Amino acid sequence: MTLRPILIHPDPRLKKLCDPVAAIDRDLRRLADDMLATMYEAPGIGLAAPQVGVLRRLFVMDCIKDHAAAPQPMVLINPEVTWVSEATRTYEEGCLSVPEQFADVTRPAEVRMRWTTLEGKVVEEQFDGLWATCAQHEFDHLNGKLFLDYLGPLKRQMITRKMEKLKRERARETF
Ligand code: K1U
Ligand code: ZN
Repeated sequence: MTLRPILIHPDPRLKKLCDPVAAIDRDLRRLADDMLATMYEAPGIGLAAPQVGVLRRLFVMDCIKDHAAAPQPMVLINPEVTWVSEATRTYEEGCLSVPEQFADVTRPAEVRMRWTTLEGKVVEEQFDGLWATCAQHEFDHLNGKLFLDYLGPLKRQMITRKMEKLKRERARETF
């Protein structure tokens, strides 16, 4: 298991439409393991493949925040949204590719997704609460969309400038 570096916005790879996963093989299982380890270490509740520079349609999530509770890691391969609720939910979202920035985003409160598991089984499940918010945030990543795209242009630009500064500082620190 390897911790993979998480791309920071702005990065052209975070704006790309990802390609479907063609085969569930050893490399894909290793990628999913690495993504879960990277997500837990960050820490985060979700992580999509493009955030580690892999432009394929899969994401991982575990929205159990209680450290005393058993973890519930999920790997969703080639996810599709099959239904969304009319009711909405607003949540202050963050993103591991936009560190330390948070903003309210309104999305459907419930969502149904169909995906392939690591075992190659096609399953469908309905998510609510934080699971629904996180699944939609991660699904957006696979279509090159960030939570910043739901904000007004001024707020988006302000956060983007902060991230450009952060990246310059981090690049300087590595020399
Ligand atoms: O996709 C990502 O960048 C991960 C992101 C997922 C997410 C957070 C909030 C709403 C929707 C989707 C994160 O995990 S940010 C970190 C975070 O929310 C968190 C970190 C530690 C404990 C609990 C939450
Ligand atoms: Zn994100």
